Amino acid sequence: MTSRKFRLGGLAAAAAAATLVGMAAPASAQLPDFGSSGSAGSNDGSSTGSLTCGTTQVFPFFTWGWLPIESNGPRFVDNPEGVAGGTGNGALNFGVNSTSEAVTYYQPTRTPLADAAGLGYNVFLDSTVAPAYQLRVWGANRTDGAADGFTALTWEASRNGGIPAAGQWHSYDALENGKWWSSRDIAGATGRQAVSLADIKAANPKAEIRAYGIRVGTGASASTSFADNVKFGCNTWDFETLPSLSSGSAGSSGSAGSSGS
Ligand SMILES: [Ca+2]
Repeated sequence: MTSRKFRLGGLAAAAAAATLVGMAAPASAQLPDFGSSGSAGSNDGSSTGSLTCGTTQVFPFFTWGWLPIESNGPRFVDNPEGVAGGTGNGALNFGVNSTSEAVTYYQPTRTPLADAAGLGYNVFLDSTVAPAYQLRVWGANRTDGAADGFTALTWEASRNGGIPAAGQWHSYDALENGKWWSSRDIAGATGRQAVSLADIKAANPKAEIRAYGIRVGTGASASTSFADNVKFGCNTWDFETLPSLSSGSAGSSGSAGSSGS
């Protein structure tokens, strides 16, 4: 694993990628279609993300393509209540003010659902609402026959051992071995019942993950909760408030390459 710190040479490439994705997938779209967004230029060909493997720091002004679905994304904050335990010194605040508010932050990808692995994240909550990990999938076998096969698959702590204690960080890994529920009825997962992701994969062999991320959905009571250290395949995302300019050199990080296909 390599550690991708703040490298000046990478700024242009990532900014270009972020702009490209942003144009292809309006933040307000309910069901963003990332199909035309192309690759991020420096793509290493990995099926698990648009960036090379390793840990990537994400900053408010430099998000590597992370996008909100709602108009209000999560806020980049310092460690909640001074408690370290995510990664680095910062995290994302997914606080909501009412049951009608949702906060979602996602990263586009093109990954077969069958290949979903290495899923994990860290959470911190102030009450009983914990951010969920979500896979936004196209090509699933919808029971209503919808051609796009869209659904959102969600892993929640409350359905995987219980809501964690407030006031401290919790780390969850290997979510692909846990129970997930589907926002739409699909083969193997109906009625929002939590079932194994393995069963969902088997019943939806053509399903493709086009985004993954963290979400506090509508219906959650007013609350403050945090997430950090989001893992997907070989990629780990460390959300930070300020760039650690002293942590690395500004050496060459390669060219931006083609911005899409
Ligand atoms: Ca962090």
